[in-house]
Amino acid sequence: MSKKVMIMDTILRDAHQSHAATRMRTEQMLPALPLLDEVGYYSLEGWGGATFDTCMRFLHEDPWERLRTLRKYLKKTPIQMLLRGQNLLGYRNYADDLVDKLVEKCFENGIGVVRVFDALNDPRNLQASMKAIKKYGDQIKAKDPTRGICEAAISYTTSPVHTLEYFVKLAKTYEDMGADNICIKDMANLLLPFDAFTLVKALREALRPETKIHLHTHNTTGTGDMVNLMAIQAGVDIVDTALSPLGNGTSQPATEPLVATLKGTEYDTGIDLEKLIPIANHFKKVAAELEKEGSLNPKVRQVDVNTLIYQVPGGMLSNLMNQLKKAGKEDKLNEVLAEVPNVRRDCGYPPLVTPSSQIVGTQAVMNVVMGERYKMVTKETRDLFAGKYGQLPMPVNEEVAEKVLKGEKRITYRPADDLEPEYEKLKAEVIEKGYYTQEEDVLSYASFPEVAENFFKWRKAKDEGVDSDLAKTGVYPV
Ligand SMILES: [Mn+2]
Repeated sequence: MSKKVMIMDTILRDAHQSHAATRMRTEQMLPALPLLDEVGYYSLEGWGGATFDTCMRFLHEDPWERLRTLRKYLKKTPIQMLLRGQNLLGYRNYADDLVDKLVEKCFENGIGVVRVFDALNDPRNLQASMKAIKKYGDQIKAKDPTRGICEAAISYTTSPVHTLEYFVKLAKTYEDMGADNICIKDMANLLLPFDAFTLVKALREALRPETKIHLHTHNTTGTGDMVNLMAIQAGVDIVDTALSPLGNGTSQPATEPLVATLKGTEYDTGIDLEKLIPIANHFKKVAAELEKEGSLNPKVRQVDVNTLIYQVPGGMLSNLMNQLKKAGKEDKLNEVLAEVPNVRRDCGYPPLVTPSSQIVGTQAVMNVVMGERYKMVTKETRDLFAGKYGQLPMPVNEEVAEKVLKGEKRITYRPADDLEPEYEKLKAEVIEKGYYTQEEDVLSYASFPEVAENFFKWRKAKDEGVDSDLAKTGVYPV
């Protein structure tokens, strides 16, 4: 059996999200698209919540138009996107009818593979989106087996409950829910190489042979290449890398070194290194442009070992330091770092990813700064204890829960069950405001209401002949 490894390149999404605040413009992608399409990647990641937001907020681009453009030039290679389960591309829970509509439009506009995840790993938060992905994806897959793919992702984290058994059980649950691929999503680069080997091996043994295992890590702490290589030896099917000009550091490990490493081995990617050279040359220029305009700080390319030492993701650590600085208590960092695992245990060990990393971090700072635990709590902490983000991996500390909730009702059902259908209502709003040009506008508006409205205003001004450069300079605040 061939152990050929496949690669998803993140150059069009996570690479510039990690290195350059998601600021790569469609016109900077265009010249490379026909070349990227010839490489032979499993997929090209090109879309997600941050690209969607940034397109409208900063780049004066319709994210849907970007997607259609990508699809026009990527004739062979599936475009992959990232979906935050019931939060879709935004930050709140959406009603199921909106989930269905958004997924339908993603496929219709050119998405081939949807990676869907929930920050807490609560399968109920993936129910509606996976149902929609299957509903629309299966029709596409019947004609083209490389598209219409449902990839369910596990948010990787470390804690006493996040054991091998836990992850295997979760992966099997997602497989039973209809996932074609299972992704290990290590967004904080917490996964260490030997653990990656053990985890992939266990998943490979437990999952059906046709289920693909896809690994997503970063190179923030400098372990990324080793993580990928160990996972490959354990039988992973697909790994994520980014072409070298925007690879490594906070981004994915670079593509070219892995292709060269595997060449001629049983894991050979089949990718011709020569084909990557002109593409890398193009993105070198793009990276230089992004650096020049101030979107890319070269520091993101450095190895940051803080996560290895403090066991918290890099972004969370800098948030903690900022909060302490504001409170004038920078000397309390060690106490806060010791409090983080306590808070995490109290609220049932949520993975340390957005949004729970911010909730746990802020609460740990409050507990230390106030000198009494849970004397002050944020609304988000209360909502987490109340089950409003979904089910936590473990039961919460009841004593703490009483203090935090103060009699507030807890929910044990799927959070989105409380929501009334909302698509038609939002559509009527967009029409009434005079911005409606396509069904996709309703989804943009649902995802980022203010940002979308400002974008629509700008678009209208442009379409009606107002000087768009003038519009850009602040006639319409963006
Ligand atoms: Mn990532």
